[in-house]
Amino acid sequence: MSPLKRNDPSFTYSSGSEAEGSSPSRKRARNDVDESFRGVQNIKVFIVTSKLGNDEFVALEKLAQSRALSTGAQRKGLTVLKLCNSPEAADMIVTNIRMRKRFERTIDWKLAKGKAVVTPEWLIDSVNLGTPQACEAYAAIQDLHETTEENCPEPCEKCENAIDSDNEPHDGPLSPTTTEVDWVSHELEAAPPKCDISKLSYLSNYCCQRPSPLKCPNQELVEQLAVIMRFRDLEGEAMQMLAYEKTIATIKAFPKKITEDTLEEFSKLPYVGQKTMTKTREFLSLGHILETKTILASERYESLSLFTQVFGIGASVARQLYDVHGLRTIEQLHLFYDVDAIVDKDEDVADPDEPPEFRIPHALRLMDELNLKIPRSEVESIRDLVMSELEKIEPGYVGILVGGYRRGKQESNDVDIVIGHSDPSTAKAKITGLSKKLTRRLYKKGVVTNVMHLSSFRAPNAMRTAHWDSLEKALTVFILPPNLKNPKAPRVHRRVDLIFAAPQSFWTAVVGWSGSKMFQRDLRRWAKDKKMLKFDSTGITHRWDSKQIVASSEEDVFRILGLEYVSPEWRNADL
Ligand code: DCP
Ligand code: MG
Repeated sequence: MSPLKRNDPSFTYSSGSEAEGSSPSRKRARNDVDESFRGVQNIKVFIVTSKLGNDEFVALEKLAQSRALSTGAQRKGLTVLKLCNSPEAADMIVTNIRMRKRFERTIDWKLAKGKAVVTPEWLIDSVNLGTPQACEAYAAIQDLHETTEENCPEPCEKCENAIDSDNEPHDGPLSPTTTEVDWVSHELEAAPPKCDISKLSYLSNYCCQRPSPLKCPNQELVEQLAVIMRFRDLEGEAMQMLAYEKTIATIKAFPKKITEDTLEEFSKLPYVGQKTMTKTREFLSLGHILETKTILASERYESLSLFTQVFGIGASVARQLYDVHGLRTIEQLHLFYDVDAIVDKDEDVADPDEPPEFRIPHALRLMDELNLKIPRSEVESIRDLVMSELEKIEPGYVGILVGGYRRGKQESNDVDIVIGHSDPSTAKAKITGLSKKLTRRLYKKGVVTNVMHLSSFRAPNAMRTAHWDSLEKALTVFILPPNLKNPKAPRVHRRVDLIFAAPQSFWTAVVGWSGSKMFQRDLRRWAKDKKMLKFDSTGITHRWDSKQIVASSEEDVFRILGLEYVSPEWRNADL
């Protein structure tokens, strides 16, 4: 059956994206609109991103997004173009690729033969002319010319309940369906959309409303304050630490250099109190903060911060090692944890199928490597390798690099990847249990050397406990295979976190794991204080009945929370 002749009963014109079970008023609104457009027909369009520039893609996507066209005799029918995220679900595939070989690398050939595969001009002309065009002149691949013609949606001549011909076709964006998550596939491959920072304000009480760059005009002051913040953390003074984190977040968004001239304005910003003002004045006159200098010179700070660099050692264990066992150096820690004996023994008894657990002795042995920063190119290579292994398990998995990389950091401390599946109807099943399957596979390839058990990850590492969510994840130690072009290049162990998210959690997982930590914290605070909602990486839910509101893109997360969109490079609210 031609797509144009198919009535799609699932089609709704809701303006939100709440999951089933949303409020009665919203349900009523959906039904009202549904009723008036009964008989509307959809063409589902999938746009292949390869060979399209980002701008071109975004422009095409905008053209196709829930665009209503008129069809049929006296243009009485209504056809709605709907973007979809998988070629399987599409009626039309729009591509800039012309060569069969290249196209086959992107879309399964058998699948393509069942679709109309057209050039972007089809989309442009159909929208400009206000009616879907015959495909003949737009076939993208020579060998698919015939099947494209066969599968081309025919103009609808007898649309039931056709709209009145006096009515102009709707050309405004009609929001996607409510229950299925519509994947915005370009976001998976291209850079995230930019935000308009003039709509944000550094005066806000919430980090998630301020533009916070990677490096701010007062970065040196931030770094001096961060030493005091870290010291409070090491001493277990959580509230004091948070107070410094909040002040640092405020300064990160303050766009002016703090000088005698701007000090007055600075003093009125949120979370800037007397203590901060004293320290800032010190900094302005001396070039450093006195307390920072004292902390940096202390043996206690040096040892505790060294110890907490070892994966698995949090502040309270570090204090015990220092206070109770009298340890001061990493060499002493090596002896204390009997690193050589334990790691060697573990290697001898390693299970060939199951990656060994990464514990403190292993972390100590690899400490120097794991503390090396990871350049963006290596972050990308790690992502590519993970994705190619997933592809071998089953096609359709998608992955986004999140964490500091997504916020624009040139060098990361670890690699964070959120993984989903592009077929919304089966994604949940395809994600469940994937963590184990994938890590085993990567272990057998020698790429993953260890995994952290989630329980040991929970405490006492404060950084992580605060971020805990119920998403499935694999926290791994990873090493890229030898570089064939440069076999002598050193191979370095890296920390790689893989986060697995079903469609209803995918975009909140992306936002949550993109951070920064304080930005994410304030999204939660904002949702709670202002919207009666609960936000975390797992999803957004009503506080009163725990019903989930599903986001269909990163921007949608902000929209649901009633916030201006902030692109990742402006979410650097931490150091
Ligand atoms: N996160 C959080 N709360 C925490 C720790 C982390 O919300 N207590 C979120 C925000 C972080 C993201 O998880 O951006 C990833 O955590 P990382 O520790 O990997 O931090 P980054 O990726 O931001 O920086 P880097 O890995 O370079 O240190
Ligand atoms: Mg990270």
